[in-house]
Amino acid sequence: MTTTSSARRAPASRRTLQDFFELDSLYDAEERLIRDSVREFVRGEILPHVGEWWLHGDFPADLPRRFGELGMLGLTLPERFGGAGASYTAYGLLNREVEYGDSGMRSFVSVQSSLVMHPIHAYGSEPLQEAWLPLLASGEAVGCFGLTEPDAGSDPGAMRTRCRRVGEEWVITGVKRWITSGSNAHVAIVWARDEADETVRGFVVETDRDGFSAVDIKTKASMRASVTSELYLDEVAVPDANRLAVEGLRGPLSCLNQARYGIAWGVLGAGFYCLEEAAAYVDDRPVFGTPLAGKQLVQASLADMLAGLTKGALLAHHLGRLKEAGKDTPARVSLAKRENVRAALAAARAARDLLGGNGITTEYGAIRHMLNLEAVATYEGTDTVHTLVLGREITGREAF
Ligand code: TGC
Ligand code: FAD
Repeated sequence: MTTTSSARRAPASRRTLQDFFELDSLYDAEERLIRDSVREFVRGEILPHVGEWWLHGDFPADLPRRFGELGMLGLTLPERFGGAGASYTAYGLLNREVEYGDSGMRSFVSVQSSLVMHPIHAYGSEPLQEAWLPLLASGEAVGCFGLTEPDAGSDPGAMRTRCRRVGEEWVITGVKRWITSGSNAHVAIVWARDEADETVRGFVVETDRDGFSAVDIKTKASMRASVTSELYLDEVAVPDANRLAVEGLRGPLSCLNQARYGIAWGVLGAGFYCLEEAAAYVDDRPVFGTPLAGKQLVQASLADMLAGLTKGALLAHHLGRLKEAGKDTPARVSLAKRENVRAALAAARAARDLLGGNGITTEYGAIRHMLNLEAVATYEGTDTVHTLVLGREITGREAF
């Protein structure tokens, strides 16, 4: 049988695009169940509204509890702390589904799970774990992670926030900037340098303590459906029992390793959303007499999106299995974060382009995802920082 250039076959289904290499068959029943229940929630309850939330700079106050009810917070932690004891692959799949909705929603989940619950679980005393982990898992309490400062972002070692021991307490003073969930938080993980010996220490700081305040950053053109704040700590006193049992930059950087892992998965959700949206749009958008989908350059753009995201999915999948085996070295995580953010951002930019004028409105998801992903490329280590981590790995020389 001969075919002509105008012959038409059925386009790939959503499912085929999302899982071009059939990774689904490698997940166990629990991983698939978690993925599917989050998918249903995001598609039913986030996607119909998130364009409006984003436009109006709104992160709905009831979302943390909704996430908590679904068991989405602290997924990998033991059940006695409100977690599900699930695999890191399940956590990755969850992030991907949430970010299919919006990077700001995934940021909330990442910060709560990887940057707040993780350090309390890994480095907090038993009483701190019992006091905070169940509340954070249920979404009754919100947490934030204060590492970055106005003059210390890529180089957190330059932090100016100070702590000093006074009897059985620690007194903390400083400013933290760009803090996700900052003004919503009941508890903050705060990193500070000890005035006595310059050691970096971490503290669990209840945000209703005297001297603590938070002010939102309202001028964002990215991550608009997410709360981002500046934290002010003016001689905030916490008991020694609130100090985390870890010293040095290793403390905060080990938390980042968890969150960056989740981001390497999450951004694929945003990227695949953009690919699906663009593929559907060009299918019935006539330009110069035929649908855009029939133009070679348009197909090349879609093929690049699919290839970049599919390679990212394979990378995330294998990194998950390495993490479960304790082999998620920081350099591997840096490579995955860098590559997958690049692939997702490229897909979002290409989708926005293919949507033409419609692509600049929030009636479609592409521009929202694209602008959000600009922040994702900056936070949790910029593209440059991860490039330099890999350069150090290859050459053995620091070039920061
Ligand atoms: P360096 O000398 O390399 O390391 C100091 C100590 O830390 C250990 N380490 C790590 N441990 C675990 N995971 C990692 N990724 C680690 N990287 C380093 C290291 O072994 C060493 O331990 P020890 O025991 O020998 O002392 O530190 P450096 O000062 O040279 O810094 C290296 C650099 C530039 C890579 C690091 O500072 C860095 O990653 N900078 C980027 C900062 C960053 O990513 N900030 C993110 C803030 S939080 C955020 O953005 C949340 S966004 C919201 C959301 O997630 O959704
Ligand atoms: P800088 O470090 O000043 O970097 C500016 C530019 O210089 C970048 O392009 C960078 O790649 C480049 N650069 C840096 N070093 C080098 C070098 N050696 N060579 C060449 N170029 C270099 N932080 C938290 O602690 N908690 C949070 O919850 C949190 N949430 C965030 C949410 C959002 C929406 C955003 C935007 C940021 C958030 N951050 C958070 C902060 C984030 O981690 C920092 O913005 C990030 O680490 C970069 O720091 P910076 O903004 O100070 O940029």
